[in-house]
Amino acid sequence: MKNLKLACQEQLLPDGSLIEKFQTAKDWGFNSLELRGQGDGQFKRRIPEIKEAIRSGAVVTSVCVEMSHFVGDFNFQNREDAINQMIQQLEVVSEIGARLAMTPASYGMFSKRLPPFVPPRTDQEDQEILIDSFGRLASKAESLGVLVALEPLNRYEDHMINTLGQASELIRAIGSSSLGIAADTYHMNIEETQIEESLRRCAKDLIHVQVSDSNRLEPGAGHFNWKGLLETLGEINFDHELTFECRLSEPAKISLPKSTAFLRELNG
Ligand code: LER
Repeated sequence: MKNLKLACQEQLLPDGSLIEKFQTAKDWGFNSLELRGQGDGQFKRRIPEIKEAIRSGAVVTSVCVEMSHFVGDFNFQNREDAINQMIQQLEVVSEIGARLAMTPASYGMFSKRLPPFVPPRTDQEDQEILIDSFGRLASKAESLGVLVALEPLNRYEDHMINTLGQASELIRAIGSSSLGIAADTYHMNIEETQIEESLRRCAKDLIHVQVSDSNRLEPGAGHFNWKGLLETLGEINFDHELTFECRLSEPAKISLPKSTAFLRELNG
């Protein structure tokens, strides 16, 4: 990649104020922070704290949803709540001058690979629900001038959108340029037939990348092909952050600087 930018999810950093977290992240080789967007209006209540950190120099690029239910939920009330919480997150993203909020279709709700194997909704019904939910989020994002990113998860975590190709199909069905893909190396490593090829094929929808190794640890602690990823992202001119969403193999102060240095060195 021409200009490798790295972002760190806030919960990976030692406790402290947001500006302290940003300063630590910077010392450890990151350029910006990704926030975690909790439900029940909690994320919106953080606006003063976030704005204060930004005034003091923190760079916040994105927000990753952290809720117990998601916009593709089987339950109507949960689904509506998830959509409303995501809309609030998009409003915060716009207010703090960040770029995007991201969410999977669902997370931990159902897997077709685990018993009872058959979900309570048909594929057609899933598709209709997702077109409605992501369509509403995309319209809101469009009116606010921000982006919403759909994250494909592996088959054990979501039964609807597992691959970049499936996400691209949904984006085409909705037809909004405010909706794109958040690709996550851990999920791609399980689901994509050929990661580099999928990235090239879905390049025009790719707006966000999250990174963790094959074992969900920090980049460099597993057997993921990082060189291939960096080269392909460079080739398709992806020029946004690679965002760390991972567990850590060693204490943060050791594993995170080691991992950012590993990626920067590999990128050349
Ligand atoms: C879950 O595996 C994940 O990758 C999260 O980003 C879901 O919100």
